[in-house]
Amino acid sequence: MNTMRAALAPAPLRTRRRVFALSLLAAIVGILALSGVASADFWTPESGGSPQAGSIDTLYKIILAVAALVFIGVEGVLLYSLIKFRTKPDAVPVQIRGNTRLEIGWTLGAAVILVVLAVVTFAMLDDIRNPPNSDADGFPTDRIANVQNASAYQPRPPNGRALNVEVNGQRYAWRFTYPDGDTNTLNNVFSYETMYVPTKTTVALTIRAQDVAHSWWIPALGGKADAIPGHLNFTWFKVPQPGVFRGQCAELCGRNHADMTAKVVALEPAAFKRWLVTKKAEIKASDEAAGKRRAEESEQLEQGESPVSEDLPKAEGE
Ligand SMILES: [Cu+2]
Repeated sequence: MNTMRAALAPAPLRTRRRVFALSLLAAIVGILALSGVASADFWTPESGGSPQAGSIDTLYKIILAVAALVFIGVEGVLLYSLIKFRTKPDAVPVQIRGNTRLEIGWTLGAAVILVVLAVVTFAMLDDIRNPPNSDADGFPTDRIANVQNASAYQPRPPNGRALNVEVNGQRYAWRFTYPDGDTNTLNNVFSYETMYVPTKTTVALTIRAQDVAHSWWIPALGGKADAIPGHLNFTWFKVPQPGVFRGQCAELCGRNHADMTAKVVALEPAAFKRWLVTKKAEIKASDEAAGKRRAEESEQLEQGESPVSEDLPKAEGE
């Protein structure tokens, strides 16, 4: 009977304090171990590619810090109360009903925090939504209004000039088209998977999808922009230094969704110009070759020959 009572009795105060101290130590070590991961953009958005990605990251960190302070405050008071006012033998707790000052205090406190966060968010939103001008030594660009398929809803830099690139989401690749000065949309430079852009230049993206909903997302270059069939969406970025930025379709779009990656390669304006000129020449040459072949084929047809039969593999037994 005596041993049973001893076993049921609360553990000595010293042991409980030791357990508490050890748990606290483990928590601190855990937080310190994870903080290295946190600094590597594990907990916060990626940034460093385009200015608005930096603004999104800063805004996220401000809100995270405020939330962490509120969390530590609330959990601290909770833990303090759990320990200080825990059950004691023969003690009758004080019966409390309401505390007007405290209740007004935490209501006002929460309201003030929300107002401050709203003001900070709206102050930073302008830099996130609206693109800046290209640098003076950036790639020379047209006014967006004069570009093929220009949209009145597209956010523009103050001087209205940007390199317009059309992003077309299709299962399971991205196609990038670079509208040019003429009205023929069939001779435009295009590429798949990798978008080449000039540095120091504002790049305005017109985003569309041709089959199902996709989502354009290169984390270091800013937020996501949905690619929706029958709808135009817009985003932008401006990369200061040459570099490679990777992303991923962020909308489950089918069984090969995971393969729908995207890459942006930022080149110095002169190197970008070389890429554009080379690509344009390649597209022109293959267009001309295709045109020539079509002409030859129709000529052969007119003469009663089958233009393709020689190229086709013969069926078995023929
Ligand atoms: Cu997709």
